[in-house]
Amino acid sequence: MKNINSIVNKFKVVGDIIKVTPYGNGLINGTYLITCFDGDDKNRYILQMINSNVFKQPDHVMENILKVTEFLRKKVETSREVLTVVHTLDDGHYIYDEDGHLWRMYEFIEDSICLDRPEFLEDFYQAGKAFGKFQRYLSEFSPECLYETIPDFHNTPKRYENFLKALEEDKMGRAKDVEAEIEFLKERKNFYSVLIDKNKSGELPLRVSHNDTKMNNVMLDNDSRRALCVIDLDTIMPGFSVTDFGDAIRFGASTAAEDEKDLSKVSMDINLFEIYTKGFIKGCGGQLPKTEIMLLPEGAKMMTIECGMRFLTDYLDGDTYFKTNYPEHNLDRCRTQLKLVEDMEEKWDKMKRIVTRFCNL
Ligand code: ADP
Ligand code: GN1
Ligand code: MG
Repeated sequence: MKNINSIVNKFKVVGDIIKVTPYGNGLINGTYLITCFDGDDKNRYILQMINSNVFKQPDHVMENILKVTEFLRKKVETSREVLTVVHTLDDGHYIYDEDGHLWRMYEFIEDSICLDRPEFLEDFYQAGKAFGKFQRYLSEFSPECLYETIPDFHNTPKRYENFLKALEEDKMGRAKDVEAEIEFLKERKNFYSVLIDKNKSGELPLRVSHNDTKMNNVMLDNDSRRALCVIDLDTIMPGFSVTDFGDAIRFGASTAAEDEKDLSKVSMDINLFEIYTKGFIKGCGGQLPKTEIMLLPEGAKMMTIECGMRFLTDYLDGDTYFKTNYPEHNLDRCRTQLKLVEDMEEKWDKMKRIVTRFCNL
């Protein structure tokens, strides 16, 4: 851990480093929990290295984060409700190591919990409310002020093109083993442009969106279990409200882990869908236009099928994007996503009825 210590020492931490631990379950960046001791108190920090294979201009990621956190700081009531970037010794906001990787540090949000999946319906309600509130606060922030740090991040038709390209190249010779999954994605090709078309017709405005609304990107207060802070702002970019909603459903309303091998365990829990919808709309201040509310189910299905497509593309490409622990990891992840899509299709009428009900509140 010597190397990490030398990085930590370039930031204004309080006290001496007493512990460095790899942290979190993210598939992209490297995260460490740093504990320092100043003689009286322990002070904890989150140190992260931005994956420059994924974020080609990590300094733009930091510029986006700084703009947004400074904006949010004026809206919230306590400092625990917004991420705080720790300054470097020379008053900057990040450093580059000798290999050219960007490192940044946040103050650790104490007395909080972070869940991969909701333990109670109320946890998911809280997450929905937090991401809805995040949308509401940032409705006054112009999306044009942010860099698009991963171009076409949730441009599903473009993701489909990339998938077809990976399939054609078939670098690893894996295509022959995934014919059912390929067919599944091809059969639904007319769906992929639905949200972009709604944007073009003026029914789905471009907003500031978080773009990675997993349940584990919301910290809940340890005591009250209420949502405290939305974290993981790397992908904050111009985007749609309904894809932020959808990514949360994809991950948090699933009855199983993203890489569950036993597909009989995987489905979308309609009660979780309902409670998140309620929380999200409430968090948005009850002001999400009806046109957007009616597209929430499309957002959920789009994010789920897109994610399945991304996992399969990476599998075909030889696992260069997402961290994997074994050769079929991306394929297992793809399969859970496609199973969820199937389940959403079966529950489509129920999903539409739920969102219609919330339109009429
Ligand atoms: P990734 O992009 O890898 O998902 P995150 O920024 O979400 O990275 O961090 C990974 C985990 O670290 C989170 O799920 C959360 O548990 C924890 N974490 C991140 N930032 C903080 C923070 N400021 N305070 C407390 N925990 C944090
Ligand atoms: C990645 O970093 P993490 O694990 O929060 C990915 C998301 C995917 C997710 C799938 C920058 O998020 O888009 O939905 O994995 N982030 C990026 O688990 O590609
Ligand atoms: Mg995260």
